[in-house]
Amino acid sequence: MQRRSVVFGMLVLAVLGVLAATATPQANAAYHHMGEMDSDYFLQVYPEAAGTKLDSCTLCHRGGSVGKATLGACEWCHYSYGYDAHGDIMTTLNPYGLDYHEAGSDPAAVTAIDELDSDGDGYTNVDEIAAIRYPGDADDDPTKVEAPYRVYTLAEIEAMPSHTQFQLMNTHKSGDYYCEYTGAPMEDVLADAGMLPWATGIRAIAADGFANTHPLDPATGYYHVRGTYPQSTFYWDAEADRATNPLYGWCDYSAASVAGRENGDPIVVEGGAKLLLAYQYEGQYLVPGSLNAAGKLDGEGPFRVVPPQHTPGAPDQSSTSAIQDVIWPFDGPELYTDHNAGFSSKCVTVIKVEPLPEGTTDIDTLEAGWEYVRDGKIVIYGAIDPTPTVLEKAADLREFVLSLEREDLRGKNMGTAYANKLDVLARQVENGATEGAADKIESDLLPKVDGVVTGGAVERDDWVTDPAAQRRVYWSLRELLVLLSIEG
Ligand SMILES: [Ca+2]
Ligand SMILES: [Ca+2]
Ligand SMILES: [Ca+2]
Repeated sequence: MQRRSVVFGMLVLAVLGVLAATATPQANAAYHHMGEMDSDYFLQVYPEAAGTKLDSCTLCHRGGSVGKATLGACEWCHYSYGYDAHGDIMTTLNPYGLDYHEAGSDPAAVTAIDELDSDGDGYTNVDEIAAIRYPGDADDDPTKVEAPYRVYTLAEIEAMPSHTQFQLMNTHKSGDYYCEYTGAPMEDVLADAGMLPWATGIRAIAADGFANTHPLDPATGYYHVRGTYPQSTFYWDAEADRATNPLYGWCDYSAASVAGRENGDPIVVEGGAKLLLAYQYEGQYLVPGSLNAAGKLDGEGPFRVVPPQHTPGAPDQSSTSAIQDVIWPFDGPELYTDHNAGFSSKCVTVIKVEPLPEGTTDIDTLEAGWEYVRDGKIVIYGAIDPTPTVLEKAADLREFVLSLEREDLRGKNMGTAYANKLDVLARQVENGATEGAADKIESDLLPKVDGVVTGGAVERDDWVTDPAAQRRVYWSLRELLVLLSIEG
C-alpha cells in the first residue's frame, strides 16, 4: 500500500512536469503525446477548430474523481490509464470519444459520426463542432453561453493595493496556528472585475473541486466579503503551544509574526481584518498546490481565500485529541468555536460571482484547474461586467471571419466588409452603447448568417455561404446578444 502511494505521488509529479514542459497558450493543448494521432485526424477534418476549446483532450476524454478530488480530463486519463497504458482507455472516453472509437479511430471516423448526436443534447456532432461546443458533453450545446469572465495573473492581483493581516487559523482537527497573510481584499478584487450591483456572493473553487461560499453582506453572520471583521485577541498558553507542550499542544506559534505578542494582546490590523485573496504567508509566496497520494492537496497556493474569525476566540484543541481536559477544549464555550480555517479554500483557481446572469452557464471550471495553479492564474466569472468578454469574443469572431476563403463567402471582399461591421460593433460596446450594439447584431449582422440555423439552408442574403462557417458566426453572435443583455 505504502509503495503504491509513492508510485502515485511520483505519477502526479510526472503529470505536472509533462504539463509544464509541453504547455502552449491554448488551454489543455498539451495532448499531442503518447504517439496519438486522433487529434490530428480531427483537425484534418475540422481545421477551423484549431486553437479553440475543441482542440484539446476534452473533445474525447472526460474527467473523473479520485476519492473526494475531481480531476480534469488530462489528470483523469493519466491517473486511470497511465503512461504505461495499464488502465482501460475506454473509461476515459466521453460519448463522442466512444462513437469515434467505434467508427474506427481514423479521419473517416470523424466524418462518419458527424450526423450523430453523441451526447444526446439535441444537436448533431457537426452542428456542435461548428458552434465550438463539446459534442461529447450534454451540458454544452450551441444555445449555452458561458458567463462573463476575467482571468487574472498573480502579477495583476499583486498590483492591487495589498493588505496584510495577522490572525488565527482555527481548525477542527488539523492543529491551529497564528500567522500573517498578505493578499488583496476580496472586495477590491471583485470591484476590479466589475462585479454587478445585484450580485449576492461568491463561491471560491479550488483546483481539486473543493469550494466555499461567501455572501457579500456582513449581516449574514457568515464569512462575508464586504467590510471588516471584528478585532480579535491574541491567545497564548503554555499548554496549547506545541513548542512548550509537544505531547498534546495544538497550536503552532512558531511564525515570525507571532514574536513579541503576549496573551491577551489585541490584534490590531491596519484597515481592519478582511476576507483576503491571499498570495503570501509570512512574506513568502504561497506554495502552489498539487494532489498527494491520498488525493488531498499539498500546498495552498498560488491563491488562498482567507477568512478571519467572525466570532474571535482562542485556538481550541483538536477534535481528534483524547486529551480534552485542557484550557481550550475542542468546540468549548462559544468564545472559541469559530473554526475559520475550514472555510479557507486553498489553491483557488476560480471565483464564481453569484447568481449567474440570465441565459448564461458555468464556465468549465474543472479544466481551469491545475494549469491555473501552475501558471499562477485565477478566473473570476458570473455576475460581472460582460464588456471585456464581449470585446474578446468579438475580436475572435473578427479573426475567424477574416480567415474565411473566397469560396466560403457570397462575394469577393465580403469577409473584410463583415469584419468592418464587427469593428463598428466593438466600438459601440467600448462606448457603452449596449442597446445600439445589440440592434446592430439583430438587424445587420445576424441576417447575413442565419439561413442554415433558422431555415436549414444557406439563404440568398447570406454573406457567409459555407454552412459550418455560417453556423459558427451565427452562434457567436447569439452569444454576444446574451452577454450584451446582462443587466448592469
Ligand atoms: Ca450533441
Ligand atoms: Ca454537447
Ligand atoms: Ca482548533
